[in-house]
Amino acid sequence: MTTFESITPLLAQQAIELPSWAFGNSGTRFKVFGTPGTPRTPQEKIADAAQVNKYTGLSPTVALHIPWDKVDDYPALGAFAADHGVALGTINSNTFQDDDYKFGSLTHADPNIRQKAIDHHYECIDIMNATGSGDLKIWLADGTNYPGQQDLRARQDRLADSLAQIYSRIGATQRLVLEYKFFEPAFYHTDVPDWGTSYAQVVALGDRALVCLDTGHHAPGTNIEFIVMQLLRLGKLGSFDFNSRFYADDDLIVGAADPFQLFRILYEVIRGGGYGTDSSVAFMLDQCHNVEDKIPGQIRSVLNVQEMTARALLVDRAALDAAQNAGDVLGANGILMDAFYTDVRTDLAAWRESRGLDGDPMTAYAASGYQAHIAADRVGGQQASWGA
Ligand code: PSV
Ligand code: MN
Repeated sequence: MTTFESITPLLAQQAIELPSWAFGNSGTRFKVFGTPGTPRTPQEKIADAAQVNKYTGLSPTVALHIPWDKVDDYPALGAFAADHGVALGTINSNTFQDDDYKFGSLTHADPNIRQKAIDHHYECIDIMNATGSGDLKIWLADGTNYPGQQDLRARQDRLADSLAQIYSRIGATQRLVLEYKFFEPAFYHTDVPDWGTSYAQVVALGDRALVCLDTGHHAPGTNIEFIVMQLLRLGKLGSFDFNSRFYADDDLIVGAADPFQLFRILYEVIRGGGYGTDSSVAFMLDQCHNVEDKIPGQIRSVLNVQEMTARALLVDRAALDAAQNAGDVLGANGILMDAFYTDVRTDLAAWRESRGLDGDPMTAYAASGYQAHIAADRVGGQQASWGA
């Protein structure tokens, strides 16, 4: 039996990066609802993200999205974050909101537009150098809607060439992570639709190019933990974008739709050496909060990851190994399920208190008055939003 006490040193190593855009307004193509207190500036997004870390101790860094979080002075933004107890993390590029990118960005047939997209990534690397960020995350909206619309092979070749140019600018301690997504906004084909394509592209670049796995970017029924296992086995899992989905790229709270899937993923992460300070696999959230309050939405999310991590760490690996080797099908399955069904919430609350945190971060945040304070304080200006 693995005890809760024995896993706390590993739990203490957990860090989950927050996306700045989770604090802005978001919605669907039908409606984006405004919310009182929504940040108007990158600084206000960072201040909100710091609240999540304050109550959970789980989220010491905030990812930025360029151009949404563009400022004149990045060292000053870093100092602002440090004053709030957090640091700046991954820089996310954006080549999906400019008219020039209607037919693609890094894959575009027009060399001028392709160069514009490459230059945007150079700008992101300059920002990384100013903020001390380690990761450049690339997600592309590139793809087509109709068979025959474009030459699939030529686009893949242009992508490889564009990525090589970007990679050549990445510093010795920096990484490029390439995210995949099987559809949307393009519906017939996406230029980086799956882990295999991302893997093929990053392998051609070099050691500091890795795959980013966004849990929401798979077809229903996909065995995501198998992909996790394979990428760790190949040494190419760079980072996670955590969220959950019911139907498409829903970007809902991680662990909300399928906690068991999250448990299975985290078990393979731990099994494959992708967890803890010894590992370079980065955990990040990539979520939007369309109808729920954003700060508690993020608190709930990191707590969900922590809970499922604890359960995955509780798996009795020695007993599981023995059962697997003995061909004990139901015994092996039972050992995994025993850990999954272990309610760790009371133990986690007591452990938090032993570390000077509130045992119940959701209630502590609600009682803090911060939500009412920002609602009263942040009047006027332009609320941040997906696409602002
Ligand atoms: C779009 O699908 C997306 O959600 C990707 O997952 C990116 O990581 C994110 O936007 C930020 O660009
Ligand atoms: Mn993502």
